[in-house]
Amino acid sequence: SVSAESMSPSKTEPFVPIVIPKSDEQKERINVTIAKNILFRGCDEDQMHNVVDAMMEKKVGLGEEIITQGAVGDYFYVIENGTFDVFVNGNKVHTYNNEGCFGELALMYNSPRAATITSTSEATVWALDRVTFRRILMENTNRKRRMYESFLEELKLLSSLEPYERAKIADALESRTYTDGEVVIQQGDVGDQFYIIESGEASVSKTEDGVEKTFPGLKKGDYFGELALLTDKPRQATVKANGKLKVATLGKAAFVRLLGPVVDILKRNTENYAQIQASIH
Ligand code: 1OR
Repeated sequence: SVSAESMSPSKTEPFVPIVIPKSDEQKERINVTIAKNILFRGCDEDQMHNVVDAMMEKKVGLGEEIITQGAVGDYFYVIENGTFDVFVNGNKVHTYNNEGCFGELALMYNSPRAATITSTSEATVWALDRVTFRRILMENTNRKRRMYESFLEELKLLSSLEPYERAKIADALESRTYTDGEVVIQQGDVGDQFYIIESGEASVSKTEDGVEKTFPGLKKGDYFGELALLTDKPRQATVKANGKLKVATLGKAAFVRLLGPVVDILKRNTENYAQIQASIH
């Protein structure tokens, strides 16, 4: 387990902002890269400036070992472009394809590097030093991981995932609340979000040939919105808040990237919809 002290940035750790001079073109590339990355969403303008100033451009050759399992953590990396393989105890466990970030674990928990990361193409990454990472990015990340940790742990859908895979889902989730009767998903719309109910209830209805059918309601821990993301079809039903509703949502890119391991379960579960629909008149 992790001591409270190593989790919070130490009060005595002096913070001298690091400024690595950059061209406007480099700053622009950083901004494009981190705009796609949810870890930076919680930052205000000043924090963003500090992050951009402190980042160091690193060109990576093909086959370079950028992180070695067991080593001490020095930098956090954000991928601008390039592909990487991740190995734990010599087994390949993951790949990064032109997006994402890595190297946060050792910096957050003062632990040895949990995996080895090797480039499988030439690549460009932005490296953020340990002190700036802890000072600016860790608090947000940590708060979110804790907030969603027990909630995600209890979800049957995600029970086959590793704790670290759930942590990455927590990083990507955003909470939204709806008031009674508010539409969350409108039948016929294009879908780009997946939803899990944190609290409250939702009602589901579907209109076909002018006839509206009501489906069984959804409650805490239930999910919806996966169908449009799995099939690229328009939304097949309307979902509304039934009383005050709080959901955690995942965007399409994160859904594809992070829920890959449970796509088979999601697909299998969609077969239930046909049965439910057939049983409603
Ligand atoms: P780090 O500072 O420990 C290695 O340095 C990095 O690899 C680590 O931070 C993560 O950012 C990244 N388990 C642990 N670390 C992983 C994993 C991983 N994938 C990427 N990293 N997986 C669990 C394997 C049992 C793979 C999950 C898909």
